[in-house]
Amino acid sequence: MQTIEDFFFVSFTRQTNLKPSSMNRLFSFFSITILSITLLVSCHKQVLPPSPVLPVPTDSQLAWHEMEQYAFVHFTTNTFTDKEWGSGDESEKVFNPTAMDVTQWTKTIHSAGLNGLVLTCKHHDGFCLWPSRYTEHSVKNSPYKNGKGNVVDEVEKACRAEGLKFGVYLSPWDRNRADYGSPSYVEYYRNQLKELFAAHSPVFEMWFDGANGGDGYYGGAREKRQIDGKTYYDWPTTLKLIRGMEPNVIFFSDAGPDIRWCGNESGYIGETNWNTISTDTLYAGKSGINSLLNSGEENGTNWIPAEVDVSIRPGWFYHAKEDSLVKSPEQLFNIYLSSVGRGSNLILNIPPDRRGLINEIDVASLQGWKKLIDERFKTNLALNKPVTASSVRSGSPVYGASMITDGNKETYWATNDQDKTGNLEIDLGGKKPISYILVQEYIKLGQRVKSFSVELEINGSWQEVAKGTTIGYKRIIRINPAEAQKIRLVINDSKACPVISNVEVY
Ligand code: FUL
Repeated sequence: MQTIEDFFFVSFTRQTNLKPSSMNRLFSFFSITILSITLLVSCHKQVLPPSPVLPVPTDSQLAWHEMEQYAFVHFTTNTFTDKEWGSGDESEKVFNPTAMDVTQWTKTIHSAGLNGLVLTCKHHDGFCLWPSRYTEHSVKNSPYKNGKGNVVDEVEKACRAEGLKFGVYLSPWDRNRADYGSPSYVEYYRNQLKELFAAHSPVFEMWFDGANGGDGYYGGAREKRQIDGKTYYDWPTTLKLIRGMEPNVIFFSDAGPDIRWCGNESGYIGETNWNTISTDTLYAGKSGINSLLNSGEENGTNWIPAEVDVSIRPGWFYHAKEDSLVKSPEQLFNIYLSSVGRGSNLILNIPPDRRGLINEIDVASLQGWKKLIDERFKTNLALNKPVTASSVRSGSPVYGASMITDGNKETYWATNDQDKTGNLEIDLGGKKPISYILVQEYIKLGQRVKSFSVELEINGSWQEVAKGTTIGYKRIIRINPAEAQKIRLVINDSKACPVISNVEVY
């Protein structure tokens, strides 16, 4: 016996009692089939995926994109003094929530469909929600749990129990500290970051607030202090320090480095929203900076996606006088469409009241919002429905049109490199009422689409029902409700061949 095949051939013949001639035919059949499959698979393997359009997101940024929406929680002495920016001279004694229940926060937040929480561990007034060993201006001198409380720790633990990711806000500007403006304050700030990251890892996001109003208590000096925002904090050293402790943390600041501000606090990112921006164009005070942050830059050098920060109330802190101004479910839904629905993440502020509870009015609004999202995006009419494309990358099924309705975010439709336009036609299998179309680019290969439109086949003719510019991680297009069986996504322009991973229809 020469080979292992000979061995199997002989033993198979013996066991089945087949004549060697029939065996030969059988083996030839099997060999040809296996050879054809191998050839087919290797042929498709040879169709290389599109090259990435640089820059592309890091793994941590990708994980952040997938979070989509989470909560901001603003809570400090301001809650009790009715201020938005405490001046730093507030007595620790004012911090006295009467029915504090952080589990009520995390349960409310989670059931609203949010999947993380970023807590203001210290706001501009300098009061610390944890008993920092570097200051007396904290919960340890407050009536809360007779000075034995640690709100940061309690919230972090409640987040873990509820399956929410935990994030930290620590205001660089501190109106309480006598040494604010001098190098020792920067050391104080870093020591506090070390305390927080040592005790509460993993932290998914660190929020660096760019606000610096100048005047404050400053240990009794009560004066206006100007710092040079570019040099004073020596951010590179601080970021390196934190990354050393928490490699995957996402840093938010106006200019990144990981995610950027959206340029407003009203709840929207630009209809054109590039995840890319050139960092050398991002400095505070530059004219037009807010609109630049709002749209990003098509040919930006860095992947720095935008985060939309907005409060459920007019202020960031709870004020009873704003109880009638809590955003309605419909307003929150519109914010959802103009943030998550335009490829950015939403950080929705939900400030606890003086009891230390998320107020019933806010809870009702959040529940109503979740209900709207669940109802309006209940059944994806396009899931597993047949799709045809104007063209497919080398005709390979690996990049075929049906990849956009297979419910798998790792598969995508792509065209040949030179084809920067194209369209996809989905047959819903019958006339269906349509109000929303959700589209996703496969951003691991970079953001590409510059212009697209949506068409419906109504009474036998194609009608354009929406037009847009960028898509990015996710784009949700609301149209005037209409009935149609066939829907077409037209890519009118793209930086390189389009790479679309998902289309949903509701
Ligand atoms: C701003 C701050 O000044 C507000 O008080 C709030 O914290 C908001 C999220 O950022 O810059």
